Amino acid sequence: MDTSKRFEKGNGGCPSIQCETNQDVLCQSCASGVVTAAHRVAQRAAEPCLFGKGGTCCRNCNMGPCQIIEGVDQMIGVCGADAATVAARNFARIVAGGSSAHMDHGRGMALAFLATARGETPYEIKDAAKLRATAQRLGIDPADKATTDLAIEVGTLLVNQFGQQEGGLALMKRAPKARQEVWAKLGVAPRGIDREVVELMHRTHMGVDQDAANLLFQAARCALADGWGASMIATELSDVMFGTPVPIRTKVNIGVLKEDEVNVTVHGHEPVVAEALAMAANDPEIVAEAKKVGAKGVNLAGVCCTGNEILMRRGLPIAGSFVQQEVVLATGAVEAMVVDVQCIMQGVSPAAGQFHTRLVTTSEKAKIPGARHIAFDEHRALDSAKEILRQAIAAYPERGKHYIPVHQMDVVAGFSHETITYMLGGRFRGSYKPLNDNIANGRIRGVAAIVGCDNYRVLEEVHIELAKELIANDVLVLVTGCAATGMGRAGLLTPEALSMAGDGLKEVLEAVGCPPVLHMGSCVDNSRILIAATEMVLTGGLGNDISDLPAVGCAPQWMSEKAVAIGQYFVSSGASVIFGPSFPTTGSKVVTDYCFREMENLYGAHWDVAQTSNEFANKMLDHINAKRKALGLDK
Ligand code: CUV
Ligand code: SF4
Repeated sequence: MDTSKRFEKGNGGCPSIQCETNQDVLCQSCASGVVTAAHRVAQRAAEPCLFGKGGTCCRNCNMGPCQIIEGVDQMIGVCGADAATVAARNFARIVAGGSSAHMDHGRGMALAFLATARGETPYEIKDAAKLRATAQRLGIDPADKATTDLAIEVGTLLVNQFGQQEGGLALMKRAPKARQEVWAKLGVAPRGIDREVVELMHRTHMGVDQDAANLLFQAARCALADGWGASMIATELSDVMFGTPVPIRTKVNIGVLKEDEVNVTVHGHEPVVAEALAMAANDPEIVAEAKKVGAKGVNLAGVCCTGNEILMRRGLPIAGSFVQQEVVLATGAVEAMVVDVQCIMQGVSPAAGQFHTRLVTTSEKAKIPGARHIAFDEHRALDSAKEILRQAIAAYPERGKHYIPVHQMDVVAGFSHETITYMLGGRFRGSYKPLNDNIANGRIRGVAAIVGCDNYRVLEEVHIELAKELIANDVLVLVTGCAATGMGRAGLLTPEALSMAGDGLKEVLEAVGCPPVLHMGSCVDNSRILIAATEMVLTGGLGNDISDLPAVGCAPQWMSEKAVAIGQYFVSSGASVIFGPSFPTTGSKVVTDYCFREMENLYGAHWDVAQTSNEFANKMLDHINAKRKALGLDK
């Protein structure tokens, strides 16, 4: 990859990269001196370490590190480990790392939920209907129970799933029967949530599991504990507590920052902090304090998945995706960036340091040199939030030279699985039947999920071109995470984008006013896609299992370990997944073949890799066409 092309304008501050907005901001004089990930990609050697990239570099013990080359006898590990073992171990550890992030997030949500049920936080149970439905799914009879009692029962059961040692996960019983049988047959049904990560870390320790296939079974079990366990718990409880998303119109991109308000960006993942800030930002006391320093109020905007959480539920704007986090600061117009956990580049600290911007860490789990730490305690969530906002208000008079770009775009978000049934349900509101029928009759060819991060190592905006190609071919596109934010910037999350869709898709969606690309939320909300796929199966007409559906997923610019965990739970659930621009096991043909081919025999779904949007689109359309054919939908 020729990274020199990124700096065509040559002033050192002006990378020619993906997003026009980023370039616009970084070319301003106020941004000079701000170093972003784009700069660091260019400053480093052009490619990441080739051994590391292919997954065959091991440093799991102190006889190494060992670089291993498949097929070269003298290039095996000092312990004798071969490339397959090492690639499988490394892949498994990526899954463990990614899953653990969602598990800690899910646990945090479950504990906050339980505290809320007990009346110990300022949050409430906003969606009592969803609480009842969730209780029923968990085998708890909601009849005649008060909301708080029911919430305590549900919260207790779900908190216990994390430390559970035996028995299956409660929410896995939602999956199609055929899928549960696949898991049982392969022995990959998780027994508890945390247990599967610990076992995976143990099995990848030096001298334990040395059978690549066996390691990858445990990786699948761990990933399933993420998708059908931790992530699903996080999504469901966040909905019950903060409201199940419904379609909502708002804006994305850096232009959502405001000239005359105190700009507070909230970056990270767990919605508890962002929700509290949203409550506090409207508090008359805080508004008065903001006015005292000459601002009209507090403007809260999201970055990364926290942004997706508050966009979906509150219609608050998103200032930026992952690749924009430092660029948002480079405007010089942000009074505070409040972060919790995950996807926060350490580079935000020096970037904030160039300005009056207060960088505030809130989680004991994630501190950053140069940031001030204000521990967020959900029991006193409003007070913590106010304390944080006061830092931002104090910074407002110090705002110096700054530049807020004009770029912002309308988006319609809020497509929970419940919303989709309602909107696409036609006269069957609450049913997937019309969607299934439209897939069967070919107006909609299939469903594709484009999820995951954005990444400066990828020059082309793959997400956007790919989505355009898919909708033009009558494929309904579901998006989450930073991919969703990118689609938003490009205008694909509005009903007007239907002009780019094929005739069939257009006809179906125009009638209900849906965009052709449906924003389903944050990364933990990929669990919504599992549920939507399950509902499609249960509705009938498209086979007996998720692996029968004309559906496929991808993460074309993955960066985080979480993306790999998500990919693996999709594959293990029967939905094939294409990653790009690289796949982390390519140093071992044995392991890569296993992921790309053998998994198809086991799970009815497999991994694949692609680079350009064109390559992604072709593979995804081929996949959908093959599934349609197998279902007998196309002659
Ligand atoms: Ni959790 S994991 S960069 S914020 S999507 Fe965004 Fe999403 Fe990847 Fe991180
Ligand atoms: Fe090398 Fe084996 Fe130690 Fe890995 S576990 S570093 S391959 S000796």
